[in-house]
Amino acid sequence: MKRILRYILIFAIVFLIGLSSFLAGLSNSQSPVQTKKDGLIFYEVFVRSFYDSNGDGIGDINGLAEKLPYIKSLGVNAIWLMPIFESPSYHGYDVTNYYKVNPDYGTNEDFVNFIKKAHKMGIKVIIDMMINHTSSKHPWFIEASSNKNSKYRNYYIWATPNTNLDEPSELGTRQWYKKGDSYYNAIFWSEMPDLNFDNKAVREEMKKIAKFWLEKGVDGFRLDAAKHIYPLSREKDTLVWWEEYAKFCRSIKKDVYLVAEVWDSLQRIAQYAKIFDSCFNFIIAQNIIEGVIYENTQTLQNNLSSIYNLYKNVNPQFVDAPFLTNHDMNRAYTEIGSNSKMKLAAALLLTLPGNPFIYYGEEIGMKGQKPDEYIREPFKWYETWKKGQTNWEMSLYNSGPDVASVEKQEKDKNSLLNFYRDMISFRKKNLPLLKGDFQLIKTSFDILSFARVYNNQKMVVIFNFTGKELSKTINLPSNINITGKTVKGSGKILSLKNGKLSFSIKPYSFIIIN
Ligand SMILES: [Ca+2]
Repeated sequence: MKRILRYILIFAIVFLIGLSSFLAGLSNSQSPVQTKKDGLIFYEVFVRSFYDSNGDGIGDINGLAEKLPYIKSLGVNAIWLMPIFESPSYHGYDVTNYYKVNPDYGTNEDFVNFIKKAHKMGIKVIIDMMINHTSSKHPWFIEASSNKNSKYRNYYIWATPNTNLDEPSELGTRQWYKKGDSYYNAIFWSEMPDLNFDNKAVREEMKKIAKFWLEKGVDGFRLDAAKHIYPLSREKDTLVWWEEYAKFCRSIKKDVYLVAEVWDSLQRIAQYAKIFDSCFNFIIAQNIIEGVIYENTQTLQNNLSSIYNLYKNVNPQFVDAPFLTNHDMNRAYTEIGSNSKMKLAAALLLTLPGNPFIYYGEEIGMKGQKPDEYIREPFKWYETWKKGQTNWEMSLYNSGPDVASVEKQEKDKNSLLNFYRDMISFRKKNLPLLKGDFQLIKTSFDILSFARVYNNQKMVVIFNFTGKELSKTINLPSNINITGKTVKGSGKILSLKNGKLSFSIKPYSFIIIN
């Protein structure tokens, strides 16, 4: 035992030394011009799968506009639309025209009308921005690859005689592909050539695109593949580019919201947290899902405070962007496997700090496993096909009776859908949950407890991660003085005396106390 303790101590010291020198390095850089954009709750939508307004089976912008009352009924106040620009693929991450809405989805005018309607309902709209690469069918690439004298040639990256064509990309993928007698760079896929950000014309073009959509009313961007603008060996250049881009966007729209996809280690994400309003918290997403699956909160207890503290040190205006899963991961319900555990995960997501993101269909327990098409299936509005239901692909995971439609869950007060609505509404009404600071309360690993503090308002949240009813006593930190009144959840306070809180909580449930 002694030896284990010694190892833990050595590990902790090494970690702290590493962390403090890391923070010292960060504090030298200038602080970004940025205001804190918290209090948002996002709904991530794949337009193709959402709602079809014209009967072709493909979800579209007008369908989305028609269903804004549903989105509003969830309580969310912001939407992230997955790619809406013209593209030859079903997903749209390979763009052929950055200035035009995908004709499958409608017109630019439809989109402007949609934004106006959303804004009237108090809902912000951000869109996916994919600027690391274009489609190989983009007119720029067609011209660049067929004419070495084209002004677009240098929009892309071409191998030189010194390039090692066999060297894999940082993703471990092949990255050089032949076109004519030259090789172009494409780290994700041969049909998505990477753009050349050493070319000032590319940088200006990308800013022009941002301006175009911001002036159409868009509230911000979800920045795709943000860490891949340059190879990892040139990460500094990537960061310089994003600083330039963020500054530009803020000059066009002061309160623009920029959230970046940096799927990497905490240390790497922290670099980007200096620049953007938010970065997706891939680490906590995985910790929540695994914690719920294995009914163990150890990793969450180890990570939550250190992650939030790191972000706060790097950028006081930074707002975390937690989520359970997104369009690149197996559906949360498929991973977690039961309604009661899904509610536990959702309740945690909706009581943690930051702007939480909910992936469409998560609120009704839609299922799905990779490949990607099957984690992006048609949203299940009805029990049997009715007008508006999209069917651009066959549902493999959500057509059966074990996934209940919106129509069915609306009528069931205990449904997952109504649970999400209730939790979102509660979050919005309680500033400690919506905007408060976070303080972990150390406990055993079958429960998770933390305080949320906003000015003088305090709330304590306690989760039971197990399938058994638990009765426990925990010690509250001295600064967390609460009345001991349960304001939400399934359980009760048995006593609160001298900072000792005794309670019981139902299986896979929680209590919130003020
Ligand atoms: Ca349609």
